[in-house]
Amino acid sequence: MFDPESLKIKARSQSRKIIHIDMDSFFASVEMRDFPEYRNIPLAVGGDPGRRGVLSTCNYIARKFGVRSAMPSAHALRLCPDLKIIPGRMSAYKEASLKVHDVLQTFSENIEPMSIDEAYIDVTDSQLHFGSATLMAKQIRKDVFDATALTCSAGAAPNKFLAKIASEWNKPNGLFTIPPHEVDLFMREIPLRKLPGIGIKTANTLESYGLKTCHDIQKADLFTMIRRYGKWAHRLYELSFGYDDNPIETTWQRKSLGVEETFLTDLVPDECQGHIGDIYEEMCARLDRYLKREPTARALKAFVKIKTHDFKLHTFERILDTRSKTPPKVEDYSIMLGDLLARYQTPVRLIGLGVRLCYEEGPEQLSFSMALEA
Ligand code: TTP
Ligand code: MG
Repeated sequence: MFDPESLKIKARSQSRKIIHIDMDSFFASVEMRDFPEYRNIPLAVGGDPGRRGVLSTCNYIARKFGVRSAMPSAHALRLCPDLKIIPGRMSAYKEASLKVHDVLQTFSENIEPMSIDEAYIDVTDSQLHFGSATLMAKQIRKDVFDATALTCSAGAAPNKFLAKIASEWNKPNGLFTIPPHEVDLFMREIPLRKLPGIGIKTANTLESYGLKTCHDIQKADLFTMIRRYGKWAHRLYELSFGYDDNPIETTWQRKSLGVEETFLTDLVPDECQGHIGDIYEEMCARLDRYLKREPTARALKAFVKIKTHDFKLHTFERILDTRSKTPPKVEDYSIMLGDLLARYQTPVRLIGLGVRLCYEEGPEQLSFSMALEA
């Protein structure tokens, strides 16, 4: 099972054809399309820097200055003083996203939408373009542009995680294919942090053992790997050879629902309880709307999260006595928040309240609008 030669053969024998599509600087591109004055300037969609907003995204001109998604707007302006930051128009992005989805559906029904601008498509059984995933990806990019006047990047590969790496390879406005017979060679240079499930912390730990790229794992000593990582070694080993058999998931269900608020200035712990009333009401309203749309959904757990002034996120959750169609009581959230505050006793920049959900019946077919609202 851990023999490199047989894994190489297994990786090279993968026969599925998966395409990953990801729109380029999506929100910013929609704005540049609709407002020509934004086309040649550094542009970001995001919150007001004076209100401690963060960026949703920015165009590629702004990226040259180091500006990135999720960056505080104030910081982005320090990097790029000419950056134009505009509020978003969610309805325009959803409209474009639905058009992209319509295009994808002409290629296959096996679509897994990942976010508003990203999806996997399994075209293994498609006879279009002589069954060539590369030619289908090329056609998808053209059709997406014809339908939306927006560019996307595409990756074609024999599994999902390779297709995702491939779509980033020539981004923006690019296409890249990883053919099955090249996967293990292709993976050699890929840093381990690009593998699914490997975050910064794990990547740092692996690096401290001298393991930085997939090639380092490909040639690592198997017994040491198993001793250190146990069962996980197997998965790591497969991924670093480019093997993965995760299927396209065409069903989707929301797993949690919450509302959070970032404060203009950090709150001292004593002030926090006074702010949860509004957050709670908004959360109840959203939960109510969701439960009307998804009658089999139930609240299973209540959670509270706080982001402290050092940007660390802390969450506390509690299982509810009964699976319920009504939200937990505000008093329960108040107690949980009190516990969190007592534990950290430090200024707070964000409070969130929410519920983890479960479903009484099996998953329902994905409605694309549900994925958009995630
Ligand atoms: P991404 O595909 O991650 O980013 P992008 O499309 O803007 O840029 P790229 O060319 O690198 O793909 O996200 C898609 C959209 O989702 C993005 O346009 C805005 C939104 N978004 C947020 O609102 N907050 C975030 O932190 C991120 C990463 C994205
Ligand atoms: Mg994108």
